[in-house]
Amino acid sequence: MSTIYWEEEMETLPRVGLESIQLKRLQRLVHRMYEKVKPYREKMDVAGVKPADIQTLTDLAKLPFTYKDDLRDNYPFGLFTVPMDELVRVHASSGTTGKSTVVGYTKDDVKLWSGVMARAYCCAGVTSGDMVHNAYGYGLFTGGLGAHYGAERLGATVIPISGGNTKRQIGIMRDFKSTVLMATPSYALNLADAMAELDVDPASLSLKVGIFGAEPWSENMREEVERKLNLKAVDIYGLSEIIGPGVAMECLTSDGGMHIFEDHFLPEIIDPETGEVLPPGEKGELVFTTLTKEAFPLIRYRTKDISRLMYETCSCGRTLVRMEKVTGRTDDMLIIRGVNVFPSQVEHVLMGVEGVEPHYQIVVERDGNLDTMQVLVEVSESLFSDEIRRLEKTSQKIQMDIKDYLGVTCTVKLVEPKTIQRSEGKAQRVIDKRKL
Ligand code: DLL
Repeated sequence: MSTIYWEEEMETLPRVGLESIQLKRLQRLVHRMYEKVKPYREKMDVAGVKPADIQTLTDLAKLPFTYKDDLRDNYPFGLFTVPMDELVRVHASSGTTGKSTVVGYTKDDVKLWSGVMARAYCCAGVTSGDMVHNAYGYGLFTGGLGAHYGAERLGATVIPISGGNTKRQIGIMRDFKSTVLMATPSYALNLADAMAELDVDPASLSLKVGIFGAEPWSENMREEVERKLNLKAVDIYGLSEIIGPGVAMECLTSDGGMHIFEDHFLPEIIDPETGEVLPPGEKGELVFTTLTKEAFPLIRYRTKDISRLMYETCSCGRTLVRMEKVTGRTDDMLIIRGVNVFPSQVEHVLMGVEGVEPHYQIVVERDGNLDTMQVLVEVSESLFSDEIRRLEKTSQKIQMDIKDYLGVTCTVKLVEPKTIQRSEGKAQRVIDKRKL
């Protein structure tokens, strides 16, 4: 008989009970960080705050933030709180600029991570009877191993296929009867293209749910992936610094948002400019404190991801707060001639235009003092081979819709199918030549 991984007591705790657990864990954490992590103790001293000052959860706001640069400055292991022989794993994120950031796990951290990932699978209706096709990359990236350990913890069967070898993946999916697809949304589309090329009808496969994350993706993109792969697509959020995938996960209700496993990861939303904590329901930068991690705990880590917290109870029964789909990062916001533009907004417009494929790239350049934005987007085979007039109309429509929705003028270049480079992990949506 198939079983599920449902930590009912913790996941449905009334808020008062949950907050009391969070406070105890927070107080313990702050004492430990003050004692063991010199750079953080120094920050607390500068801010004039002592561990004993944390008496309520709102006192969290007295504590200094931790930034990605703190991790880089203490590269590779300077912020770890346990002796090296207690570590059982390290991961690292590549980081496009400068040194990568390194994260470490004790045996209990790996257990905690597998547990929250198993909860995440449960949110998506995955049971021990499922066959999990894990196309997240294995390696220093946390996606592959995080998804792997969670599935094993649940008792499901994992196919550790990783990214790449795209056509072969389709055969495996068909022959092994994969029921759950784990991948970045952009790689999921890549798999859908391969299916079409091989003339495999997704309805003939056994896929029922896809758990997609590691990069932003719009609601329109969700519809596209669901249609092309014939499955239900749900969102999973996480970041290496906090644990990896499994920080938050969407459930199968249509209430919206991802449940944050907040007995382990305490969220705040702040104004990215001032650092002030914003009232519940407001949009801002997500900040996390890890309440139970051993090797590499973090206090008030600035994720740069933009979201909103929703405290209304969800019809799935979980009382855990939900975070809204991440629509962008404070640092991937493009400022084009003074207008703030997020790639996800461009994606939203593109996915609403007929004949346009979900593969695009935004190229930003500077012409003299003026920023220019060009949107390269693939169109369907039939549209591409149609008369010039239809192509022109499509390109004008995109240009107008972007102007209406975002208030910015851009040029649009429609390109042939398969021109834009496909990703096996996270897609590169923006090429900002101004910074090159
Ligand atoms: O991407 C962990 C992960 C793996 C999450 C697999 C989900 C699935 P990093 O490589 O450290 O970790 O990148 C973290 O990716 O700060 C967000 O900007 C972005 N991100 C992750 N999940 C989502 C999501 C993994 N569901 C960074 N929606 C984060 C939007 C996401 N952005």
